[in-house]
Amino acid sequence: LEKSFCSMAVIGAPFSQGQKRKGVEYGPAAIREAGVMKRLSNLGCGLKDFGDLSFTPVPKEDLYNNLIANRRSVGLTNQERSEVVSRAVSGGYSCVTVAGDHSLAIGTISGHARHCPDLIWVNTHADINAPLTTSSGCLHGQPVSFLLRELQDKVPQLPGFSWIKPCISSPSLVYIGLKEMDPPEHFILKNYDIQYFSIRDIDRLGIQKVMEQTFNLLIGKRQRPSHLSFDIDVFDPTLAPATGTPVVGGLSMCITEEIHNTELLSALDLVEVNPQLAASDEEAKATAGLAVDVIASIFGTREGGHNVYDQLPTPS
Ligand code: B3U
Repeated sequence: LEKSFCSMAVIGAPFSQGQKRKGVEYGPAAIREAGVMKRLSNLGCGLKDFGDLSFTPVPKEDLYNNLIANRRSVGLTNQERSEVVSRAVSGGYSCVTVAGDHSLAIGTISGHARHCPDLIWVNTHADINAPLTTSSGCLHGQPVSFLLRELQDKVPQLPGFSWIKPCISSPSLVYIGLKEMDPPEHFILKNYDIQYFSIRDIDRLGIQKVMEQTFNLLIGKRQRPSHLSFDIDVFDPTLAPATGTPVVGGLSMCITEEIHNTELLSALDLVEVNPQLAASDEEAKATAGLAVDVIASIFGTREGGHNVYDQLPTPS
């Protein structure tokens, strides 16, 4: 067994209030149905299933700035979730959170933060709008803004968010796979020296070069854990149609092997699988199946698991 991934915790987070489309709360169930636990146990890892977390409902929330909905809900949910992730990581587990919308990354990354991870954000979107720059009002487009130290003088205190301690600084953050950015997000990435590789960069350079540069930037001589926040919409919509904000163009699966090879990953979020947005059952299953492939090949390899096979059968 490879030491780093030996014990794995799986946490379901069926949460959808960071965005407006119904159905993303069924993402964790779809990923479970597509066999995530079986695939992980085939890798030979010890597995602990934390089940699907429930949420404390917050009734009747008004809008912040006439725009941002559900801020107390998102804040409280993430606070609860950060404690679970923190417990899992402190217990020596590599932690996989299946969600749910991407606002949940506020909690998973905060929970992981005492281990000072680097953050790799693999996504079509940068999700770094601040509450004062968002045009959609959706908190799933804003999680990184609450976590990035350098941005805090631009982030107002939202009710439900006071527990958050910004824990990522720009040299420890790399974006991979961006296809679409809002103008304020582009401003932030450029002005705060945040490294990113768009899908176009990946097409030009190749994923291996991009990952090499990513790890040179992040790891250099340090060896510290990383947190991967992975939105299924980074794949082309022909491969992952069941998601809320699909954009044409897509990442190759090779990214998972490159990340696997570092052996530094200690937490993964897999987000934005929305089975209700599929045009058919096959599409829903294909998207959830791809999510399972990503999870399994990040902690194993596409060529096979960690279980040793050391003898071929001989015909008698
Ligand atoms: N940047 C837009 C769109 C978006 C962000 N994340 C997703 N979509 N999935 C926003 O809402 O802030």
